[in-house]
Amino acid sequence: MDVVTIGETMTVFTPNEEGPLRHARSFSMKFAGAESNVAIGLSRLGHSSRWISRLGEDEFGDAMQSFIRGEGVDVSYVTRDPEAPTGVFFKELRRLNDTRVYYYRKDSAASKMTAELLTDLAIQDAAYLHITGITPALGNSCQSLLDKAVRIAKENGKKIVFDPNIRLKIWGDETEARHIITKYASKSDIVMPGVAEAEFLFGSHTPEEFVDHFHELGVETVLLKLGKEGCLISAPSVRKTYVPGFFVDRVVDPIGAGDAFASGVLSGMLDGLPLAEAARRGNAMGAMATMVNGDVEGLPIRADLNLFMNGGTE
Ligand code: CKP
Ligand code: MG
Repeated sequence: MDVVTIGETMTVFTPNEEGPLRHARSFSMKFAGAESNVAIGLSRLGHSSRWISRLGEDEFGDAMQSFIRGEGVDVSYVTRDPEAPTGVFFKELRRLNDTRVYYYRKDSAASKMTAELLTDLAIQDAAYLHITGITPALGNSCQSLLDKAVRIAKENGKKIVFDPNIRLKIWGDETEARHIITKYASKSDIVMPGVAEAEFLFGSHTPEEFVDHFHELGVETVLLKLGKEGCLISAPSVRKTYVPGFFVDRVVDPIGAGDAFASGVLSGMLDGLPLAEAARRGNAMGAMATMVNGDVEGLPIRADLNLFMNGGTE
């Protein structure tokens, strides 16, 4: 197994037209969750990935499990909750570059994940453990689960990849969010924050200073996401380097771009590319994800990724 990831995925309803949600009348139904987005991105590029989660014993849970399994992701450690439902959220495509989300995920099945549900076996055979700051925001039992996952990964010499994915809509308290996100960052080998997230954690600084702040926490490899500008990378063997982004004509849906970036970077690392090349692949994946409606619908297969990265069209 190349990468194992743990987190909540929800059914997402996106209005078929742009504008305020209150006027929306028809929706398309898709599935989205940061961690399964990464697992799917990797699988499309030919890597093996496992997604661990908990779903309701409901129609959405059935559909989601089939969809993610159909993408070639290992779902054999996904459990079902007979009482709590699969979470739901709505996307609102307000204007260009202003997409909002409204969650209906409180007390969802995934928020009821517990450490007891996780066995060493689920992580032991993987090269990387990918986690995000969304899971600890779901509650204490999810935090214990994540703590156990981190412990198993460390005991077995796995690399931990952390995306802060700070969701203040679900954190009860900003200070707590800052404290817990910092804790997971400090336990990780690779961290992929956005600039706004770094600013939330450390206050206002330059990109170079943000990267240093993460190194001070003990993080070996930092990839600071700069949106359409690309990213700033830094690791012991690589001094701080800006890796430019790819041009996108029209951003259709920016949500999921960070996860696409993570899957591109991980894919590059699994292929043994130098960090700057892996980051370039991440930038390309992030750009491609924004060009299509949906979190995972724009994630390419390898042939399309190569075509995009070489500036080609069909
Ligand atoms: O940071 P990203 O835009 O790449 O993440 C988007 C995902 O898991 C989205 O799919 C949503 O389900 C979530 O983040 C979330 O819980 O906010
Ligand atoms: Mg993100």
